[in-house]
Amino acid sequence: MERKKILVTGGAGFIGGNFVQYMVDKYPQYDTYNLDLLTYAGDLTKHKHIETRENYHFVKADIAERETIVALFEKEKFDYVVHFAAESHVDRSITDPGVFVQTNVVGTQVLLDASRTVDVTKFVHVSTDEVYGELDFDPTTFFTEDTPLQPNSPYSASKASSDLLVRAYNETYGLPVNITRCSNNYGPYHFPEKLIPLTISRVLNEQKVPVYGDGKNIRDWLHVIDHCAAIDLVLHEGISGEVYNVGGHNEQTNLEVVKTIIKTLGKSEELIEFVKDRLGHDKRYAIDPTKLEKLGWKPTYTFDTGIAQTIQWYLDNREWWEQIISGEYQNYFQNQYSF
Ligand code: NAD
Ligand code: TDX
Repeated sequence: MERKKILVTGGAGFIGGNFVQYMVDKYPQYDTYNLDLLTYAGDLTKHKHIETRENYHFVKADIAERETIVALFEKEKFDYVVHFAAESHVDRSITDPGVFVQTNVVGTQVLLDASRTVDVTKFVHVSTDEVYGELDFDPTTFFTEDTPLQPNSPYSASKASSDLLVRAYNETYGLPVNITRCSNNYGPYHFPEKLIPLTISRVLNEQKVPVYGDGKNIRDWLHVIDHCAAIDLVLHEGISGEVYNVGGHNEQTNLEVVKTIIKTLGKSEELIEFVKDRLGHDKRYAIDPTKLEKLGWKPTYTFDTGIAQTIQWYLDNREWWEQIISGEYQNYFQNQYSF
């Protein structure tokens, strides 16, 4: 079988990390390169069990550092790029938007330029449903690939900007690209600033769980492994230039999510603390995944089976998240929530 080189950016983070492990296991004939700056959100301990594999490689670099990135592409001549690296947390983008533009917009443009120089076979840009803005609470409405881009947060605006650059490099230079726009992910190695791992870790420590506003905002949840399988399919089968939405029809209010976790862990709902709402808080996200389903994808987890697996993973891997929440995270949490 032909050997291929695949560059995964952001492979020390949550989704990129799961994707690196998925690729290293599934494709021994590929050399998988994990390129990551190791920001607060990146950690390599999750890859201990694969770091000695011959088909796994790690490069520490900033995607926005042009010279380093171009030199790396010239040396390795990657066949595929799957681009996850980003600043990913909406709340952080509200307090400090600048780094979101630098990493998500400038970093993506540098990667696109480098990809052109070596004529990559495919560049997959991992984006988000948040670029479409928000839906109201009418359950018959969904985001399709044709929904106009109306991002509301600095995070989603930076992702929408990078989506447009990816589109332009396809139209202008003929770079073979796909854009995937996935709903909210959850699962192993989710950084505990995000709702689900934050709730699990705090409930396990009998600490208050902050719920923004009235808790009625809706997110459409997908297990990270189902997202990885979707990206694998789009990488190999996606038609160049196309956008694919990824989602499994699992809409939940935030309050439902928090209550499910509390119930599964046998704790009291008195741990719920309603706090000041997020600025510009999007009401509802919901994906229509028909186009991806026609390509041959379907999710393996329901929300019930996925959340049970995830809670069990956090119980079995306390060391991983306890080490994170005992560090710099403490300052972040206090500044964000003041309790
Ligand atoms: P994450 O924050 O867990 O991981 C991001 C990774 O990128 C980290 O390892 C970090 O070190 C790395 N990184 C940050 N800046 C970098 C830079 N300048 N150079 C190199 N590496 C850098 O994020 P995630 O939740 O895994 O999201 C991954 C991608 O998927 C993002 O592009 C995000 O927009 C997209 N996405 C996320 C979700 C979700 O629910 N988490 C849903 C849809 C799409
Ligand atoms: O403490 C909290 N309390 C709360 O009520 C936090 C952190 C969140 N929330 C609410 C806000 C959202 O309605 O829970 C919902 C989920 O919040 P996040 O976990 O921050 O995710 P979200 O803002 O929906 O964005 C996520 O999904 C799309 C990812 O972080 C993005 O990277 C991805 O693009």
